[in-house]
Amino acid sequence: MKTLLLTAFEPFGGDARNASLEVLRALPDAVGSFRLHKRVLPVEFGTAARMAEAEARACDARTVLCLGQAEGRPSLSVEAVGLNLRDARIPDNAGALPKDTPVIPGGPAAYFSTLPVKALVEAVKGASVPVSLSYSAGVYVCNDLLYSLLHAFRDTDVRAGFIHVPCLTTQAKPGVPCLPPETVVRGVSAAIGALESCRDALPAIGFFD
Ligand code: PCA
Repeated sequence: MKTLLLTAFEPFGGDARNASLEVLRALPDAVGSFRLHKRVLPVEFGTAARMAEAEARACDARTVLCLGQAEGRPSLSVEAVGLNLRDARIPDNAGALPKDTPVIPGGPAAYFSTLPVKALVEAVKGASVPVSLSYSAGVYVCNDLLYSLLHAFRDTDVRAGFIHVPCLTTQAKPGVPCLPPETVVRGVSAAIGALESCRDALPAIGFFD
């Protein structure tokens, strides 16, 4: 079986739960021909990315899919782009509040996800789960993780990408758009299923090939 590193985040911003973590826990340990190597990451600039990169190398994953919660978004968001920018609105879980600083000083302004984002969107839609292609993963820790992984694994055969998930009905957040956990789990499973059928070798499946 091939190994897929699947990450989610701890709760942050005063919340007791994080939808991405609940979804990670609810997913099985294998989807199709992928063994899911699951890891929970701290909501900390730099640290989350370092841990994910080390984990991907340690388990020899060629595919890395990161999950995070996007409160307020009504559907799954397959992220197309990581930006070289940190601009936090609230402190991370270590108290860091970076403003207008790069993720990687001297790095390019952005990287495209090296997952086939449009195929993932279609697969999630095919599972009747609300989804959209997103061109902004924000400027907080999720974007930090995505950009850092894409930088670390540039010019390698390791593909990386990110899906933001909405809040869950079980989180009981009045006025916040949310989906039932089983719907989100079904959507993420469908996305992983779509990764199976895409080609293994990079050059990356991007927008221009
Ligand atoms: N969402 C945050 C960080 C952790 C998470 O689950 C974000 O979108 O940056």
